[in-house]
Amino acid sequence: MQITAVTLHSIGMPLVGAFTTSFKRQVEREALLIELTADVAGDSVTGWGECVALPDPLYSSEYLSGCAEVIGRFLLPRLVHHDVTAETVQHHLRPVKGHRMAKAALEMAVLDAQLRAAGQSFASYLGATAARVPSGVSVGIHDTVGELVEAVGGYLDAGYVRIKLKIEPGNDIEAVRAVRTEFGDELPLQVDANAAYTLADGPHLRRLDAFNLLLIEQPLGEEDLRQHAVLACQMTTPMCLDESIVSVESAADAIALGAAAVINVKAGRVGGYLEAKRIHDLARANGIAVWCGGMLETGLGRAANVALAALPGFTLPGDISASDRFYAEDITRPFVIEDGHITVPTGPGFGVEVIPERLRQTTTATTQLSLA
Ligand code: SMG
Ligand code: MG
Repeated sequence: MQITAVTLHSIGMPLVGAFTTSFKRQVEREALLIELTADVAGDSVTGWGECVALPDPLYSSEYLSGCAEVIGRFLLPRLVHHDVTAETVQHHLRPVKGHRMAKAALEMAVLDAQLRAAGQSFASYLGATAARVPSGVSVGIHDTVGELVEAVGGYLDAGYVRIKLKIEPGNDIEAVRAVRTEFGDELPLQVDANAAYTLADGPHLRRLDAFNLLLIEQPLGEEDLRQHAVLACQMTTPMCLDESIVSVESAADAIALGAAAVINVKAGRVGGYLEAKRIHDLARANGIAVWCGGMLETGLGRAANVALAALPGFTLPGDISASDRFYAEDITRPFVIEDGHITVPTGPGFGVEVIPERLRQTTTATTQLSLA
C-alpha cells in the first residue's frame, strides 16, 4: 500500500472508577489513535491504530506525547515512500531504536487497512483458533482490604473467571489473604507488582507461596532479568514477566535464564502484534504459558487483543475485560462479557468501527501529519 494520509487523534475518556497501581492512581485514560488512509491497488482504505503508552513514563519509558512526536517526526517518514505492508513495517522502522509502543501503533493502523482491503479478519489472519476468550480482570489497589474484597465480589458477580490483584509493598500479603479467605482456594488468582520490589524482598514475597497463586507478575525491575531468575528459585509461585519482555529476543533470554515460567504478552510493549505473535510461537515451542495483557485499551486495541488471545498458546485468561470495566461509553461498540467470555470479532480488520460522534466527544487534539 501507499500511505496517503495520517491523522493523530488525542482523546480522553473518564474511567468508571479510579485504577491504582504501584506507580499511579489513574482516573482517566488519555489515548492516542492513528487514522491512516492508504491506496491499496487503486482502492482507498482507512485503518486505525491505538498507542498504548500512558501520559507519563511510569509503566515504561515511553509516554503519549513522546510517541506522537516520534511517529510524526521519525517513523512515518520511513514508510511514506515505500510500498508498505504490515509485514514490512518493522523492517522499515528498525533503524529507529526503541519506541516500540509508537511503532506498534503505526503497524496496527497499516494492518487494519491491509486486512480491510483484503476483507479478512485479524483473527483469521493470525490463525486464531478460538471463537471466544476467557475474561480476566485486573483489580487496582484499594484504600482498605474491605473495599478490595467488595470490588472483587462485584467482578465475580459480573462473571470474570480470573482475578488479578495489583500489589505494592505494604499492600500485598494481607490483601491476597483477605481475597482468598472470602472467595476460597478455587478462585483463579494472581498478583501484579509492576516492578515495585527488589530482590532483597525475596523472603517477604515468598510468603505469597502460601496462597496458591497462578503467578506473580513482574515483581522486580524491567531490566532485572537475572534477578527475576534468582527470585524464581526462591519461590514456588510461577514467575511471570510483563515489563521485562520487550521483544522476541528478550523473551528467549528470559526463558533460557529461567526468569519466566509465564509471559504476559502485550503487543504495544513489544513493538506490534506481529512481534507478539512471534513471542506466542516461541513460548509455545518452549512449553511456556502466555496470556494477553491489557493497557486499558479503547474498543480498538481491545478488539485486536481479543483476536490475539484466541491463538492456541494463550492458555491462561488475559486482562481482557468487558469495555464497561473501565468505560461507561467506548469509542467503538462495547465488548461485553457473556458467560465469562468475550467474543472474538469476525469483521474485516480488527472488526470494530470508531463511532464518529464518540470520537468528536472525546477528542482533545487532532493533528494531520505531513507526508513530505
Ligand atoms: O487493560 O485491563 C487492563 C489493565 C490491565 O493491569 C493491567 N495493566 O501492568 O499489566 C499491567 C497493567 C499496565 C497498565 S497500568 C495503568
Ligand atoms: Mg503487568
